[in-house]
Amino acid sequence: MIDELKKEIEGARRSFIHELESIQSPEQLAALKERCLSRKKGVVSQFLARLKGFVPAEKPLAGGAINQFKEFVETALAEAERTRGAAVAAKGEWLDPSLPASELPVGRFHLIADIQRQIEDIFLQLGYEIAAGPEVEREEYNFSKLNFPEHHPARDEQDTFFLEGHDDLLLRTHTSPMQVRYMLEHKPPLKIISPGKAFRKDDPDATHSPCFHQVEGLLVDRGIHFSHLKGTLEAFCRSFFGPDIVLRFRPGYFPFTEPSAEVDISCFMCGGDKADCRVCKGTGWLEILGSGMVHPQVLRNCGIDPEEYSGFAFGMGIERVAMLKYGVPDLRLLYENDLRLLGQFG
Ligand code: 2NM
Repeated sequence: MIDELKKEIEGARRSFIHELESIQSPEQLAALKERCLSRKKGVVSQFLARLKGFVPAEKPLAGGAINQFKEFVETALAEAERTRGAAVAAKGEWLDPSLPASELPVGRFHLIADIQRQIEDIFLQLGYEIAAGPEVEREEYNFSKLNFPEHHPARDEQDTFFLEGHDDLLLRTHTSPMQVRYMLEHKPPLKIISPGKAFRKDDPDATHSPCFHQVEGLLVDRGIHFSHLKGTLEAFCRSFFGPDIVLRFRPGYFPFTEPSAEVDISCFMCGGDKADCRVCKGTGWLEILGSGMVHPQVLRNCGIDPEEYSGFAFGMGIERVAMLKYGVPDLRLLYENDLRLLGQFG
């Protein structure tokens, strides 16, 4: 007798699930609930009414099976009422599962992260490795090994964040110290870029921030000369800004390169044809990179013999590139965490 009851309960459970799945409206859901749980004629009540026909020994088993079924039905109905929207149901509407989901806000990269990735991708294609390193650096790697003279103004605490109580530790002022680290740990040929944050004591304005981002590149091998630098930067700029970009090299100065060059690109917006171009201000050129041949003393400081090897290096500011490429008028917009920035630019 108990087996027969169990079989019937299982049958009732299956048809309940089947009915629940084919529910089309709040009324149908309420009707199903009534059929199952109504005190007088509900399916559960009918099972319970049969309890008195069981011998005492079987009553607990039978009662347990019925109760289990009752709880299953109650839980499933409550869940259906919840997921299909009690509020919606109350208004007489019903869920239409064929409707497309309401649009969720989709995240995206911040402009700085986005530009950094674009730059990284181009150099990865050129066979460079990415070498990222610490933002807290040793003075030795940030300045000394890079050939900054002992009394160079950048070493002053006016310009650089030193760590309190550790005057040999500072927030790196460029990402070059990572390249020092890499040279100390690897033998040429070397081909790396070092992206990341750098820090200088600048008052914030439209073009300055005490924390900014850089990508620097370094290549060291036998027989490397200035033409390799020119060809590499040209390939990068054409890939990043457009195939018709022309480069202009002007003499520059950095302690860690000799000779050094500032690199301008022809204006990607107007090509130099518009006197009132808002990107190049009518000059036709945009200052984009610093570069040069790695100073022999820097190579020596980093355990590389300058008689055997030579190399080139370059660096660019990501904020500046992002502002030019996306037309962001003020650098501070990049740091205000206003999400509208991501929609408006980029
Ligand atoms: C620049 C401009 C020119 C540079 C030099 C080095 C190193 F470590 F090899 F000496 N790394 N990066 C470099 C050279 C950076 O940024 C405007």
